[in-house]
Amino acid sequence: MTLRALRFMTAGESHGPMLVGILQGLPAGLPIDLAAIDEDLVRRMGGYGRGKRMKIERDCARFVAGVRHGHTIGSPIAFLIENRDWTNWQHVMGVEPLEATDPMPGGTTAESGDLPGRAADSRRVTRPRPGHADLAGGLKFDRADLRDILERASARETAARVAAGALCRMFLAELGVGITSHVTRIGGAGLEAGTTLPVQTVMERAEASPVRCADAQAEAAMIDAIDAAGNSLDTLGGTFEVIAFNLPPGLGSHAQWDLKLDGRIAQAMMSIPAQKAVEIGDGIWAAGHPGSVVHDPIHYDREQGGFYRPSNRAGGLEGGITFGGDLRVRVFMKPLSTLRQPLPSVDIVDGEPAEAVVQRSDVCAVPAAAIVGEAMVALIIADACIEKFGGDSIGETKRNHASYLRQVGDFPPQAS
Ligand code: EPS
Repeated sequence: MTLRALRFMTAGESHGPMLVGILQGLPAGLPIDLAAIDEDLVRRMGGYGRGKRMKIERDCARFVAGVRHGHTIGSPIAFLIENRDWTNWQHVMGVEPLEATDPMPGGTTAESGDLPGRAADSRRVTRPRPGHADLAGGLKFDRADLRDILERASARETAARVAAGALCRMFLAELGVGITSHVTRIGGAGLEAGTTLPVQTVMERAEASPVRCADAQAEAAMIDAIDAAGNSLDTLGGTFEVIAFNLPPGLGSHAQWDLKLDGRIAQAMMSIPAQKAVEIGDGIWAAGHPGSVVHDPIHYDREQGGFYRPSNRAGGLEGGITFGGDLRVRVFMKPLSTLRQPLPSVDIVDGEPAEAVVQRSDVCAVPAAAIVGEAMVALIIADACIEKFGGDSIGETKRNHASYLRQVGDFPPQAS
C-alpha cells in the first residue's frame, strides 16, 4: 500500500481491446491538457530498440469520467487506451466461451487436435520464458495456458500508468514541481560512473535523443550496443534516472516505516516491469565511502532563500523526507526476457525440455521505462503533496502550499 491520498488502478491485457485506468483524489478545478497526456503516451512508445508492436499502436487516452470542460471535478477520473492490435487477437482473447466448432487462429477448430477447447488454440503458451512471469504466474493461478499470465504481465500496462502520471504531472506543475528523466546506461554503454548532469542539460538534450541520453558520445555507444544485441537476437537492459525539481521540503515522513518517501518511491519504481534495483542519490557509491565525504553539508543564507546544500549526494531525501533539493532516483532494468534465440525451458504439457516460447518483443525498452519512471514518480510525489497540503479544490491546495512555504521561510519557530 503505497498511495495514501490518491487511489490508482489499471485493468487490461496486452492484446485485449483496451487498457483502463481510474485515478481518484486529484482536487477539483485542475486544468487538464488532453494533448499533453497523449504526448506523454507517444514519448513512452518511442526509443531506439522498440519492436513492431509500437508501429501498430497509436496510444491516446479517452476520458470517460472525472473531467468536464477541461477541468477535473473532484470525482474519479476514468480513461481508456485502445489496443489497436486487438483486431488481430479477437479470437485468442475473446470473452465468450469457445464453442467446439469455433474456427481458431492457425486454421484449426477448437475440437481439432488432441486438446479440447481453448487449449487447442495455436497461440497457447506452454514453454515459459526464463525471466518473465510465465512460470511463477502459471503455478500460482493454476493456468494451463500461460498466455493468461503474460497478457497482464506485459509492459503494455504501463501505458495506463503514463496517462495517470501525466495527470499528476499537471497537478504538480500547479505547485511549481517538474519531473524529467534520462537514460544513463544501456548494456555496457553509458555515462561515466559518477556523472551527475544538471537538470537543464537533461531537459534540453535527453528529449531529442533516440535513446533519451543527454551525452552525444554515450548516445552513439548505446545505439551501437542496441544494434549489436538486435543482430545477435539478444536483448539489453540498462539504467535511467528520474529527477523531480522545485520540490518543497517536508514531503514524506520519518515517523513510520510506511510513510518514508524513499521507501514509497522505491516500491513504485520496482513495480515497473523488468526493474531489478533502485538507487536514491549516490546511494550505491555512498555505501563504499566514509560519512565525512558522503553527507551534504548544510549552509544558510537568508539572501539565497535560507538553507541550501553545495552538494546533493542524498538525492533530495533525508530520513524519508524531502529537504528541498532535487529528487534523483536511478533505476536498474534487466534485459527483456523474450529472446528471439530462446533459452532452455520446459514444456508444461509433458515436462520435457524445450526452448522457451518466442513472442514478438523489443530489443531494448530502457528509454520507454524512463518515461514510465517519470509517471511513477509523479504519482508518488502528487500523493505526498495531497497528503501534506490537502485541498478538495486546486485553489485550496495552492493556498495551503503557499502558507506552508511561508512557515518554512520563517523557520525556526519562535520559542514559546
Ligand atoms: C509493450 C507491448 C508489448 C511488448 C512489450 C511492451 O507488445 P507485444 O507483446 O504485442 O509485442 O512490445 O512488452 C514486453 C517487453 C514484455 O515483456 O511484455 C508496450 O506497450 O510497452
